[in-house]
Amino acid sequence: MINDIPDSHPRAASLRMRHTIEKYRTEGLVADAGPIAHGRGEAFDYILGEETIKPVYDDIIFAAALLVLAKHPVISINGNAAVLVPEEIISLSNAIPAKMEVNVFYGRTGVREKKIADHLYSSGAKEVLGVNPEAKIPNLFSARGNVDKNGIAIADVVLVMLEDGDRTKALIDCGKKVISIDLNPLSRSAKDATVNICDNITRALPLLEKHVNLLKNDTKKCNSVINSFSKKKSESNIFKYIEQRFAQLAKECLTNE
Ligand code: PTJ
Repeated sequence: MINDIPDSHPRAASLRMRHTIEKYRTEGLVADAGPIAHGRGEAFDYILGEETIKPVYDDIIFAAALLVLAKHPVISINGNAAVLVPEEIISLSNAIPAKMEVNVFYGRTGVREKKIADHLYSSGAKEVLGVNPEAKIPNLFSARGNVDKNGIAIADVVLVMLEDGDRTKALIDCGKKVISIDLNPLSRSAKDATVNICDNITRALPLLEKHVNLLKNDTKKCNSVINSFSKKKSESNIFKYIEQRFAQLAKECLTNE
C-alpha cells in the first residue's frame, strides 16, 4: 500500500510509481503484464544511473524536429504510459500539436481502451482516439494492428512508448516514421524505430516538449537537425555510454577498496 512507503525510503519515488502501476492494474487500465514491463524498465534505468544520459539529448532533439515538421503526428498510448504520465502526454500533444490514440496489446474489448481514454479525459485531454478503431495496419496480427482511421492510420510520425514488439516495424513498413521511448536499447521497438529515446518516459516527455517548443517556429533548424541525424550513430553512442559507465563503476570499486 502507498502508506507503507516512508518518505525517507531511498527508493520512495520509484516505489510510488510502482504503486501507481499496481493500483491501475487492479482497476483494469494496466495490463496484467504491465508490472513486468515496468520492472524491465526499472532495471535498465539503474544501468543508466536513473538520469537522462548525454547522448540521448541529440535523439530527443531529432524526435522533436520530426514531430514539429510532421503533417499528422500521433502519440500512441498504452496502459502503462497512460497511468504513469497522463499530464505529460497531454501537454506534449498540445505543444506539437498531435493527436492522442489509445493502442493496447492486451484485452482489447473496448472496455479497457475506454477506461484509459476516460483517465486521459479526466487528466485534461480534449480528444482521445482509438476507442473504436476501424482501420488496420497491414501485416500486424495483434490487437495493436487495430487503429483509428483519423489517427495512426493516416499518421506520418507516430510516438510509441513502452512496448517491445513488432508494431514499430509494421508502421515503418507502411512508410511512417516512428519515435520510440524505451529504456532498453535492445528492445525490438528501439531497434526498429526511426529513433529511440533511451530514457524513462517520466524524464523524456518533458524534455521532448521543451525541444518541440524550442524548434516550433524554426523549420530551417528542424531540417538541419533531421539531415544530420544517423540512427546507427545514435545507437552506437548509447552502447558506448553504457560501456564507459560500467568501466568507470569497475574502476571506482577498486579505488574505494
Ligand atoms: O496492453 P498494453 O498495450 O497496455 O501493454 C502491455 C505491455 C506494457 C505489457 C506491453 O506494451 C509491452 O510491450 O511490454 P514489454 O514487452 O515488457 O515492453 C516494455 C518496454 O518498455 C521494455 O523494453 C522496457 O524496458 C520499457 N520500459 C518500461 N518502463 C519504462 C520503459 N521505458 C521507458 N520508461 C519507462 N518508465
